[in-house]
Amino acid sequence: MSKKIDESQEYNSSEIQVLEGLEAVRKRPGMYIGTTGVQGLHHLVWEIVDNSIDEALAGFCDNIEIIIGKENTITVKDNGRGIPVDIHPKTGKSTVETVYTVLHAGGKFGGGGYKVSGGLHGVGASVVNALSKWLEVTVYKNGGVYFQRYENGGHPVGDLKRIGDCDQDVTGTHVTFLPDKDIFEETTVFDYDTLKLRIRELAFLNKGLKLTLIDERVDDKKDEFLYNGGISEYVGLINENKKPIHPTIVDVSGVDKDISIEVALQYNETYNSSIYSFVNNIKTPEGGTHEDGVRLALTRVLNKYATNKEFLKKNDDNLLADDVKEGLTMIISCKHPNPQFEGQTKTKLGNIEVRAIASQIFGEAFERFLMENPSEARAIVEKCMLASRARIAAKKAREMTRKSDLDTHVNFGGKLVDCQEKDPSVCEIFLVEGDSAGGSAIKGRDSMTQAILPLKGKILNVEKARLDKALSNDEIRTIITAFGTGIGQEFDIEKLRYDKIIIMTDADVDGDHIRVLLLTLFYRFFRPIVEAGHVYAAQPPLYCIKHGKTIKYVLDEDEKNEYIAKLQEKNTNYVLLRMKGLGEMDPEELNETTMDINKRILRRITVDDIIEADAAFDKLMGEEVEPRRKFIEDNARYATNIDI
Ligand code: 1YM
Repeated sequence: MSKKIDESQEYNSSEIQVLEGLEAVRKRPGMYIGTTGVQGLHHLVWEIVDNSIDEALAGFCDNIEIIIGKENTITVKDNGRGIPVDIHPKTGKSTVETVYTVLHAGGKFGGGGYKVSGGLHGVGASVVNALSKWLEVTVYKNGGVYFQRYENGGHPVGDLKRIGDCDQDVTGTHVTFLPDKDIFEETTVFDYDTLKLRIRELAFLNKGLKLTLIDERVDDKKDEFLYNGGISEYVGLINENKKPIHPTIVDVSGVDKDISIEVALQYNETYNSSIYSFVNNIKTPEGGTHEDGVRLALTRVLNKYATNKEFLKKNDDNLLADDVKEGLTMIISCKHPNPQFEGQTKTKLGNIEVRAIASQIFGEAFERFLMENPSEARAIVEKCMLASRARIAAKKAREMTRKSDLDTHVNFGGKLVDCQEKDPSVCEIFLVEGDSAGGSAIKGRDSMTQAILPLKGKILNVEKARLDKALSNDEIRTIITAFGTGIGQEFDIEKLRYDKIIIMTDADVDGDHIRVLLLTLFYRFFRPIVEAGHVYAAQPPLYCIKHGKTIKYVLDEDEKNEYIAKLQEKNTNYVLLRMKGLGEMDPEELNETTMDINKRILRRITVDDIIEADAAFDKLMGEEVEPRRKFIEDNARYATNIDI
C-alpha cells in the first residue's frame, strides 16, 4: 500500500516536470485564466496590458494603446523601456523569449516596484502565448527594433532578431496575439465595451497615463482616456448626476514603507454610498485592511471634529461607521509591493500593516481638510449627524411599525382616521392643525379616499436641532407609520400609502410654524416624497364674499380687492367677511372651502419651498439669538396677521 503511494508520487512529480511549461497551461487553461469563456478571453488582454501598466507604475511609460484588429487579434503597445533583449543568464535565451515562454517568468524577473498589477495569478505573458494561435513581440530599445514570433501555443519561430534600427530615444514594447479557437471554443470575439470600461478604470487609477482603445473592426471607433486628476476625477464622474453637498473633492495621498495610499471622496445628497477600493489596480470588492484603515479614520476624524467644534453635544451619540458613509462617494487605491489576497474570491487585502498606514495617511490629511475648509466640514458633519438621527429614528419607526397593523388600516394609536380605499393612487392624507379642526375634517371628509391625522400644535413645536427628539414624539411617529415608507436607509417610496399628503394649517404664525416643522421633517426624512410632488399645502380661504346667492372664497387680500372691484363696477351688493380659523369652521364649511376635490385649492410643495422655509426657520428657531432678532426686525413690517 505504502509502496503504491510512493510509486504514484514519483510518477506525479516526473509528470509535473514534463508538464511544466506552456503545455500545462493549454491542458488546464482554467487554472491560469479562470475560464475559457468570454471572461477568460478578455483576461488575456489584461495579462499583457498589466505588463505595460507595471512599466508605467515604475515610471517609464505614459502611453498605452490597445487595438482590436480586424480578425479579433489584440495589439498592445507601450512606450516603456522595452522588454530586455539580452541573453538571460538562467535560460540561455533572450529575456523576451524567457518572459514569453517560461511560466511564472514575469514575476521572477520583476525588478521590484508594484508588480502584480492585475492578473489571476500574476503568471502573465507566457500564459497568453500558450493560449494563442500566434503571438508577435516587437521591442524598440537601444536604437534597435527586435522581433520574435511564436505559433501554436508559444512555440518560437526562430530566435529574437534585430530587424531594424530606430532612434535611440524611441523605446517600447508592442505585442500582437490571436487567441486560439481550440482553447476558446465559446467565442474569440472581443467586446469593445468590456475592454473600454476596464481601460477607463485603469486610466482613473493611474493618473497621467494615457490609454487609447481602438477598434479596427469598425471605422472610427476609438476612445482615449487620460486623467491627470486620477481617482478624484473618478469620484467626480460618479457624482456627476448627483448633487454634491460640498464643492471640493477631497483628494489625499501618501506613501509609507513602500505602501502607497490614495483616497478621493465627496459626499452627495443621496443616502447611498459608492465606495470602491483597489489594490495594485485590482478591484477589492471584499475590502480588506486598506479599506478598513480609511473607514476607521473617516469615522474617527469626523467624530473628533464634530465634538471639538461642538456639533456633537455632550449627550449625543457618537457617529457610527454607517452614519459617515451615507451619501459618500469614495475611491481608495492602494499600491503594495507584496499584496496578500484573502477572502472568498481572493479580492480582500490581508496585509495587516496596511490598516494603520492607510488610517494614518488618510486620517491626518482628512483632518487637515476639515480644519481648512470649515463650511465644507460643516456640510459633511451635518449630513452625518442627520444620518445618525435617521438611523436612531428608523429603529424607533421599525419598532413602532411592527406594533401596528398597517394592512387593516386601523386607527393608529387612536389618532389617524384612515380612509377605506387601499389603492394609494387615489388616497390622500390631511395633516390637520389642532383637534377641533381635526374633528371637523373627520366629519367633512370623503371617508373613502381621505384620511385625517389631527396634530397637536404645541407638541410639534420643537426646535429643529432636536428633530431626533421629535421622533420620539407620538404624532411624528404616527406620520411615519401612516406614510408606510419607512425612513433613512429603509426608505422605499413604492410603499407610500397616499398619493397626496396635504398639510392643513391656519394662515397664521402658529400655522406657519407647524407647516415649516412638517416640511423640515419631510425634507430630512422623506425627501423623495417631496421631490416626486406628493406634498401639498391646503389653502384655506382668508375671506368669503357673499352676493345674492353666490358665495365666493378668496385666498388673500389681493384676490379679495380684485373681486370686490368687479362687484362694485356692476353695482352689486356684497358682504365683507373674514374667514374663521380652521378650528372654527363646521364640517360643511371645511369641506367646501378646503377639502372638496372640486373646489379646494392646493399648493404643491417643492424642494425649493422647503429650502427657503428651512433657512427662515433656522433663523427663527435655531440657537443663535442674533440672526433671530435680525430676522424678526427685518420682517416685522411685512407681518400683517401676527396673532401672538
Ligand atoms: C505590451 C506589453 O510587456 N512592456 C514591458 C515589459 C517589461 C519591461 C518594460 C521592463 C521591465 C524591467 C526592465 C524590469 C518587462 N520586463 C520583464 C523582465 N508590454 C510590456 N516594458 N526593463 C523593461 O521590470 O526591471 C518582464 S516584463 F523580466 F524582463 F524584466
